[in-house]
Amino acid sequence: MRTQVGIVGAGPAGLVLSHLLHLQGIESVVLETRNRDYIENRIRAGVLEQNTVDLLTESGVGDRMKKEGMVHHGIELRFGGQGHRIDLHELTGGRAITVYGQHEVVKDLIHARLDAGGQIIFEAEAVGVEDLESHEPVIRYRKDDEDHELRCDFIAGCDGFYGVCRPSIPEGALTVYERKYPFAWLGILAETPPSSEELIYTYHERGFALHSMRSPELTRLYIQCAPDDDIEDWSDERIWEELHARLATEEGWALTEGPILEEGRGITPMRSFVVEPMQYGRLFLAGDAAHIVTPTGAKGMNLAVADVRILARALTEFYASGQRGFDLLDRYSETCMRRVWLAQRFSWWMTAMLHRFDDDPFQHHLQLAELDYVTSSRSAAKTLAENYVGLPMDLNLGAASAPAESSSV
Ligand code: RFL
Ligand code: PHB
Repeated sequence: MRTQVGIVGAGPAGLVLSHLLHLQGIESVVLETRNRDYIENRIRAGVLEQNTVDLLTESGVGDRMKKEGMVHHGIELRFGGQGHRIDLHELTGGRAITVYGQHEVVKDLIHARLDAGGQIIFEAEAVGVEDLESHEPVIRYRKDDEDHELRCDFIAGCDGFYGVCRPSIPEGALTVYERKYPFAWLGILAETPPSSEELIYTYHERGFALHSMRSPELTRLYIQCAPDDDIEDWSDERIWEELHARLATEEGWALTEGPILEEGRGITPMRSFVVEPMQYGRLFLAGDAAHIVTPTGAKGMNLAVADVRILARALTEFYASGQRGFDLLDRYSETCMRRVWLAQRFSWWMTAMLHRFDDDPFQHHLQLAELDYVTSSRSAAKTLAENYVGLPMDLNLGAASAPAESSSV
């Protein structure tokens, strides 16, 4: 089999890429190791930046998101038993986030691709990518206990952190930057209406807690736990007890309990990870295959979408120029990297501010001071807000070093 762009992985990165390429008349085949039902019900991210919402809307896959997604104009930071609202909308000149499950985005994209005659091969495990430095790289995969190969012009490695693409790049060609953390997140999905209209990020002596949601009937909750904790040791009672304790306020805010659904229950280790460059020959890495951010900034899926938007533009230029234009492709990694490191910085900062690290009282007071500052200084709140809703696509951040006439001073 042959195609123009062979895509490994049907997560947000692979599916958005396939969709954007299709809109430009470029053919692709997506290989996905799991079955359709599994990836359409895999509970993961939930916060879409304005950039992601705009892209899905403009590319024609935003109808259900517009109907069912919940637009949020603010978030709450809670510490010392008190809540403090960050007004994202007002602080960013009218931007917002949308709460809409990653698996819903995946469903919408799969539907759109199959409807348009696109090829997604489920239960097809890529086992290797080869000839990366040639004009015709190849993906070897297994389907129904048989070996197959997919030849293409380019390979997009959208196969997540544990995929096969990144490890296929020769050792020495990549630089890895990594940080591990002494904690993890235990996440649950509860069949109960959210107890607050907005997300609540809580710093508490017992550890971080997050109140989020998936719909008016489903609450998504997370608590900081030890990285080696066994999910079996966390009974429903223990989970609720910890959530009540960490989210409690002096005014007596009440958290509504409900049955905990098995899907969505799990412990996720916390890490920051970047490889550079995101390209080797004709293999381009995108999304979690190239970088992992801590989930505290809600940036992972949004970064994956931002990568493939840049990749789709570069591939479009290549084909539109009669297969001679390598300019944007050659700059792909460099273009992505700036946003990747800005997202790493923000995610790391949110994580450092909101988690309990150890019993160091100095560290504890620094975190309280950081939270005090962010919730009482307009400039600090604005910094959080502009990062949380997503930096502009062109990363023009309105620098202080901008020309004098554009300065507000
Ligand atoms: P994915 O979604 O992991 O998709 C990769 C796909 O590749 C398949 N695959 C293979 N297919 C064929 N052959 C192989 N050899 C293969 N190996 C793997 C996999 O089955 C899978 O379908 O990566 P992608 O597309 O880069 O998307 C990244 C996002 O999934 C990830 O960054 C986010 O989920 C991170 N994240 C969050 N991101 C946000 O933007 N906002 C959030 O609120 C947010 N919250 C979260 C999160 C991640 C979490 N966990 C569980 C890691 C909360 C949590 C708890
Ligand atoms: C979620 O709803 O899953 C979620 C929300 C905010 C985060 C991470 C995850 O920072």
